[in-house]
Amino acid sequence: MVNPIITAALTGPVATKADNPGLPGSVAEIAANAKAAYAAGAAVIHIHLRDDQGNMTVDLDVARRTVEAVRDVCPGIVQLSTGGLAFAYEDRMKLVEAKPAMATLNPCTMTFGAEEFRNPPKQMMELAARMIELGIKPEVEIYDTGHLGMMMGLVKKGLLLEPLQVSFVMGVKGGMTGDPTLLAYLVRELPPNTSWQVIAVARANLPMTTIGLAMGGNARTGMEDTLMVEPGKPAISNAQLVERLVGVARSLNREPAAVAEVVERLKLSPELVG
Ligand code: KMH
Ligand code: ZN
Repeated sequence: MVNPIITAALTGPVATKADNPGLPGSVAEIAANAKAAYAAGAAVIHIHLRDDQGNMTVDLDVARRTVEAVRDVCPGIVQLSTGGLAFAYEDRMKLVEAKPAMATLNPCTMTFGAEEFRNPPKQMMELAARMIELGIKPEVEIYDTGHLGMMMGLVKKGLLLEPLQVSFVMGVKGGMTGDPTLLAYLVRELPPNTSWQVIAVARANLPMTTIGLAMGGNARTGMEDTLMVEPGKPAISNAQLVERLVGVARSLNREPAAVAEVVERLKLSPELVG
């Protein structure tokens, strides 16, 4: 088995400091959390933006400042989210102009808890094409089995280049549940040489990321995915969650992949890596 790529998802599109005071709430706090998560073993830093008042934002200037701030404090690979529930797709897609090494690509629209997660096919394909132009590696987020077919359609159209980097997102209300049999099916359907990970939210976080690691996948954690380190006990930091996941990987005899290895395996553009 290759070394697992550990991703730290520092903040998400829903929770705020009111839900857990350990969540980063400014560009500087995101950078500090990235540095600590990198030191704990994360090679990739997945980011939803916060402005300096702590608000969720898709402001391109904040995106540029965030990419730079993280690159200044650690070598972790910046992966900007183009997701989010509160913003228009047109505003979300322009975030790739901040030129992170990676960015998310969500192939399908869906219900997301009490919200709607809009990813209209035409603009989603424009975003995929723009990522190719800019040399940005998409992280394709699969929330349900049908999303996989959509992803393979993008490969056929030349809008996604191999090696693919895929996340199976489990536990979102409106998407698939954290069920190992679903994961086994999805992994079997992937093209050879695909790099994949489990993103599992809330209660599914620890068991499903552990199962993904045991199956040879990569894994993600962080306060976007879970605010709790165990039932009833809030996580104190992103680094704490990364340390725990790295401990799980090591107990399975899997050493987290270093940044240089991730750049090589995912064929990232070296000039976009800090
Ligand atoms: N919280 C994620 C599961 C993205 O980052 O592109 C949904 C999301 C996607 O925000
Ligand atoms: Zn996200």
